[in-house]
Amino acid sequence: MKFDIMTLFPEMFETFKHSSIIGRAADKKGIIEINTVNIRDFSKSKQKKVDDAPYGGGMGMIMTFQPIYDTYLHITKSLDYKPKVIYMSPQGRVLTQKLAGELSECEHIIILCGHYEGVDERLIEEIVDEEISIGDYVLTGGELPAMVLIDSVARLLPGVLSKDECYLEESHSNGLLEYPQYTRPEMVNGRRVPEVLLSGHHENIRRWREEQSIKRTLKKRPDLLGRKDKF
Ligand code: 4G3
Repeated sequence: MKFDIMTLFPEMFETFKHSSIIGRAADKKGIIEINTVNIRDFSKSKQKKVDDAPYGGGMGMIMTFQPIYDTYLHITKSLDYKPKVIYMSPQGRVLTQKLAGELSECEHIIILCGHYEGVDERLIEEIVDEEISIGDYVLTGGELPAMVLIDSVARLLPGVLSKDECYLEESHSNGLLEYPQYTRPEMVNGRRVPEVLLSGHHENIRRWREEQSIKRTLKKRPDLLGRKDKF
């Protein structure tokens, strides 16, 4: 799966692209490809300008049409299909495990990262297929949201997670929170591992974990229990 990122700050992605599970999936396994394209390289103004004041007045700067549109044309010029174009924006559909699963079916995704007060609305009309938000808060740019989206999607692709990493009982994968987990030693600061986990009785362990998942979700995230967008 290929990700092209349109951004003014490609350097923000350098560590992300090459680290941990994402780095291994890209560099060693070749399951994903992550490319950044610097929008400023496509500015036609002599000072490499990429933003301007809003029509109608008001605060802040808006990213202009031309550099972003030319970046998009550069990425897509030799393709015989249309990749999905996503704009990271506080106004978008909120990213959930279900949406990450849907996006993992895509072969090629282009992500537009905005800065300042956003981009000229005509870019959204002209090139954007879907506006996505990683949550109801505002950041200085769409770069961190883009990395969150890529991470959530890439880890669902076959082969990205190792056998140890890809347990199916994690939080949100079944609409519930994960049960509590313990590892050695059996006792720390006077706190023992729950007895049932040491019993070797697999059916009792399964029932205990299921009960813990439901109790925890009720206590920590009761909003999840009534939701229909379970993955
Ligand atoms: C567009 C995404 C982009 C308009 C982007 C600010 C938060 C998210 C930006 C705008 C962002 C998010 C850049 N902040 N919740 N900042 O996914 O006002």
